[in-house]
Amino acid sequence: MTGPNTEDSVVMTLDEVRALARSVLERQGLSASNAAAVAETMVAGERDGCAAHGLYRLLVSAHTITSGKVVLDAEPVATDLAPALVRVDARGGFAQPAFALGRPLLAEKARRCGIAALAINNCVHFAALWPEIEEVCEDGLVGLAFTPSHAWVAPAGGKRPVFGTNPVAFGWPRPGRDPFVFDFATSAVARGEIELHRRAGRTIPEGWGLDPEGRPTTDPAEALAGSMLTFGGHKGSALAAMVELIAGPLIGDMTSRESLAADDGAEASPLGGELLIAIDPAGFLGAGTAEHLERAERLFDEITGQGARLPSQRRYEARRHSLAEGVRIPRALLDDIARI
Ligand code: NDP
Ligand code: PYC
Repeated sequence: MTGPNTEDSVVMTLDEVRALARSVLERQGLSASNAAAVAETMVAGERDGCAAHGLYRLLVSAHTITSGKVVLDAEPVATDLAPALVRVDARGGFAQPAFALGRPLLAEKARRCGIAALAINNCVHFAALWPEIEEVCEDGLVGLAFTPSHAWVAPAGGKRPVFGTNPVAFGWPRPGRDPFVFDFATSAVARGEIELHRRAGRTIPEGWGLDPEGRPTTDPAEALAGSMLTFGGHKGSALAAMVELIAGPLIGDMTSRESLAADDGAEASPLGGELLIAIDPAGFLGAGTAEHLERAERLFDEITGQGARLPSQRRYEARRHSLAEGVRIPRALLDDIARI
């Protein structure tokens, strides 16, 4: 049960969350269509219990807007590069409208060629990748997504930031069920999570960050000022490098270091590109698609059958609860939003 309002928190419906997000973004000068697309990812974050990418992002996007780092009325433009390649230039706007333009083109190419890629260039990216990957899965496709961010993360064995928090997301469509989706930063946690710890006055676990002198720290402010760490040591570090390469130079866009340099101290959201890859199971499987997707279900059964959970299971459960009962938002966050 979400329960009643308390001294520290307020219960809101998702429509109220949506209306708040849109009105704040529009008051900041974002065009109505851009505000609607951006607000939807914040609604999805709150709905699915991902607070770091929910209404909290209004503070982050408001800062990006007042810093002049995003084009408020950007109209993305798509270019058909090859039978299986499409590019969408976000023209300096937020990534969400660019993905909305590119999604049907990506799906159409993936169905035609079996596999296709969408490069989003010249965008401002502050969002989680799973909302986009879920949409790729809704189109019946397997999806992968990658984006660099700002250079906040030290490589394994190093002490200075080189990588962004560089998320990797994967989705597998499951006919009649929620898709199998995972989406995580290649840093030990997303930066937003450390920011939420700082706001709440909580320490962070060891292994999340180094202070500016390169010493392990549990102080979120020190980790934010110093470097974040990759997950899984050298493994996360190599994946972070891969994301830099395939969603940076490979698509002609910025690395996390270049994004931070372009930010020039504004502390706005990352600038640059995103790469999405979509694969149509029918490309390899043809008439056997349903049979082989059913075999994949056995794999999921073997995971859940021993008490382990699937990634995104927590989100889907939070979603069902939020749709029925609304979401609980901290008053401190609403106060900060009201001050924007
Ligand atoms: P988390 O560590 O919170 O979660 C990562 C994934 O692992 C989720 O799919 C989660 O599913 C799953 N998971 C967590 N615990 C378990 C478990 N016990 N068993 C099975 N699966 C589990 O993610 P991060 O903090 O690394 O990243 C959070 C978000 O931040 C991501 O959505 C990412 O896209 C975003 N981000 C965006 C960036 C950008 O530049 N745009 C940069 C960095 C991050 P579930 O949700 O169900 O718990
Ligand atoms: O939480 O690391 C993060 C992040 C960066 C950009 C968007 N989210």
